[in-house]
Amino acid sequence: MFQGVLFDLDGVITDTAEYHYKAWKKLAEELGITIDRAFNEQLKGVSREDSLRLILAHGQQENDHSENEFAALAQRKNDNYVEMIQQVSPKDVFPGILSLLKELKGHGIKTALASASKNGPALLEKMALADYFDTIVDPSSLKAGKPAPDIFLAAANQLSLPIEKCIGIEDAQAGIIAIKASGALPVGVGEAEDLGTDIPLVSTTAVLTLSYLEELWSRKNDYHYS
Ligand code: B16
Ligand code: MG
Repeated sequence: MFQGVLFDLDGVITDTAEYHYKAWKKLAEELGITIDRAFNEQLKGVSREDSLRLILAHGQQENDHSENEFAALAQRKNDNYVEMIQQVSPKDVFPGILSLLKELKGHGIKTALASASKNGPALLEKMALADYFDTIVDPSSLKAGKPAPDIFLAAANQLSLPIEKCIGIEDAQAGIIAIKASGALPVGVGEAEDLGTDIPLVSTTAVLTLSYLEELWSRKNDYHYS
């Protein structure tokens, strides 16, 4: 049986992925760069700085901003994002997540937050979920962000569990690549066209119960991915 579940936050625990998109779109527009939802798939799970690099490259502006301007742009996006998430509350937790966290706790299965977001701890507090997590990885402590496996390896390490005994839950392409590379069993929240057909996928978190995860775990050798 698995002994730990490593959760992404934005797009898995709540819909903050939408706020990230709106905040990036606003900043991009101010710079005269157009981004759409398809482009946004590349930004999901990617750090603030790497997201800004991708947006500037998309608008052929990668060499147009000094280091200070770059930092100010990242800050402007975050200020806007932080304003948007002020209203986040327990009612914004995605369906099934609170009951899954309760079931995991009740069965002694460890939980970790493996979010690239520096706003993760504040969001857990706002949603009254902090007590359900045994550990939170500090994304600024990592050498490489998603799609590198570091954040999931650090999460298992902080739980003192072998990564092979963990399930990782993600909504982002970069996050799924990171889980695959880490050795945990990936579960994708989203569509096959974004996340691939080679891993277990759910289209809603409502189906994520303990018994559903146990069932996936029992079939984990049926999935072949690289
Ligand atoms: P912040 P996750 C990621 O969170 C988001 O998906 C991504 O869009 C965002 O840029 C990143 O966090 C950094 O967030 O600017 O708040 O530090 O999906 O890994 O939970
Ligand atoms: Mg995410």
